Amino acid sequence: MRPGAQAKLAGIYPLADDDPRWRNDPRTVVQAALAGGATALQLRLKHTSDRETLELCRWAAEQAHEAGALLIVNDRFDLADLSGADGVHLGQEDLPPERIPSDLRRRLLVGLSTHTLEQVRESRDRPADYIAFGPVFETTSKESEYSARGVDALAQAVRMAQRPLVAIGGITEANLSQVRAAGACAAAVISAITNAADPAEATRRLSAKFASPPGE
Ligand code: TZP
Ligand code: MG
Repeated sequence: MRPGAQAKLAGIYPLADDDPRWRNDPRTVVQAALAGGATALQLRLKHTSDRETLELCRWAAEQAHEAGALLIVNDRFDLADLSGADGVHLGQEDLPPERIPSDLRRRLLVGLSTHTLEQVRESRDRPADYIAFGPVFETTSKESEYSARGVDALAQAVRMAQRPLVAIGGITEANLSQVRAAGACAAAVISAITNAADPAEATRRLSAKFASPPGE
């Protein structure tokens, strides 16, 4: 992991997702997230060819770096490497973080998704720099076998993870203070930004809310 990378993960962590149902496409979301002050963002491309994904990752990494932010690529550490991105985010069914070549591991911030407290416990022995836990709330952004985990489970996950924990799933301005109160270092957000009429303003508002003292 590059020095200083972990600190940039804190706050609102927008995911630029290529599902065609979103109002805003990934390039729009990348630009808006950076304009809105995000210091880390993820490209989550499930409907784009590898070739186009590589181009998009390269472009997004440049945009992110110009803004002093991190670009994290979903699923693919090979494309994260080739594109000059800062990190990779892996799910339980993806290539395991243990298989990232050691020279690449030194450069990349590695995130690992978890959906149960058992997975959080297991993740302590796995080579991940941060753990994502969710869905915390009901979400329509991902077909998942897991129901909403709730904020009590999130707080337990935070205590158990022994590393920064990113909350994900159904996070909006309305429930963000609960996410923060549970101790998550960051809130990963898809629909509240990708579907916003003004995604830069949505990022700004969410970030301001995350930064404000709990209870406000
Ligand atoms: N992993 C768990 S929930 C989720 C992912 C990728 C989707 C979160 O999207 P939204 O729209 O912020 O609920
Ligand atoms: Mg994945």
